[in-house]
Amino acid sequence: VKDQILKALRENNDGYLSGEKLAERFRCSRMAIWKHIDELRNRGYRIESVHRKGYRLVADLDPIDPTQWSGPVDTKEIGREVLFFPEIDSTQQMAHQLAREGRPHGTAVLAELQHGGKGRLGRNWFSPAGVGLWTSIILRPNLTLEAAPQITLLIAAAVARTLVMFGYDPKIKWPNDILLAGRKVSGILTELQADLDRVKYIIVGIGLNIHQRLQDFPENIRDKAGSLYIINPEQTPRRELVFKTLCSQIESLYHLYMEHGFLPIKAIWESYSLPMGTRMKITSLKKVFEGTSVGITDQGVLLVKDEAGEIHQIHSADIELNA
Ligand code: BT5
Repeated sequence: VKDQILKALRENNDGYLSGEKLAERFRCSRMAIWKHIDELRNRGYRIESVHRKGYRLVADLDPIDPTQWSGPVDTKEIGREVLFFPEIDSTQQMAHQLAREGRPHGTAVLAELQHGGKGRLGRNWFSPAGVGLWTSIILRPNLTLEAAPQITLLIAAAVARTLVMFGYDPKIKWPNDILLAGRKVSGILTELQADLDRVKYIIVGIGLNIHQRLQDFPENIRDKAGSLYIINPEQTPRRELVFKTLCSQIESLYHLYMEHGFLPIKAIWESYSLPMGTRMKITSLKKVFEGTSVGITDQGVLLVKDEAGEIHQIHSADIELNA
């Protein structure tokens, strides 16, 4: 209902919407409306209330719609073209469709709200309106299938660098989680289409939590999810700036990768990764075991030492810390 109230306020432009009308429309009490409005204010929306007139959205403090931004993305390729959707099932799905239609390298799909945000392995990504960055970017690298997982590490490094630019201290948890103070603030989903052993295109989906308070997360992830707001409530950056910075970081790491291969990306990735020796529980298709991280190979494969001292190469797995 909160998101629908926000939508109604937005569509009402500069006018006022009375609490009574809103209550009628959303079939709840005026008190409930007031509570929702209060929560929206806590999220950063400036909503004015005038006696006998009602509520008005003074300014979308942090618009995600690029037509409301101060200017276009300042890159050559990544994010040069942005397709924005107020709501969508998943930006991944849309990006796949656009890629099949031939949209160029760097095209980004951006959404205010995802109804069916996707994580890996059929899991969900919680993506409500107003609080985060939910984007999928089309990449068209000339790569073998084998090298494609390196793109996930490249994107993780770009997200980490973006957060550093805003003064945060991110840690990357292999392969696709970005943590702040031990909480997951960002996840990356890499999907691709291939022709034999060459990549046709890659869709990188990036979810980044920005304005959520702890209580805004569903209970089942409240103890492990985080946002930029939770780290620093006074100076949470605007989504426009975060998106633009992210695009330019991806662009520069992508060029580095294309020109010099994975090694320089690996070095940047390692500078943000959880320290060697971090204890973890590995769940892969083949096995479940506990061990400590040893690092990544020059190909981007994770190395984990088990209790017997044997080193395992991990190509894809779920990793739990504090095992
Ligand atoms: C990921 O999966 O971390 C990849 C997430 C990618 C999301 C982006 S948003 C734009 C694009 N469009 C999409 O539809 N998806 C991409 P995974 O490693 O499987 O982690 C998923 C798990 O993280 C869930 O099972 C929850 O436990 C947790 N989770 C869900 N929503 C979260 C959130 N907003 N913040 C932190 N953790 C979350």
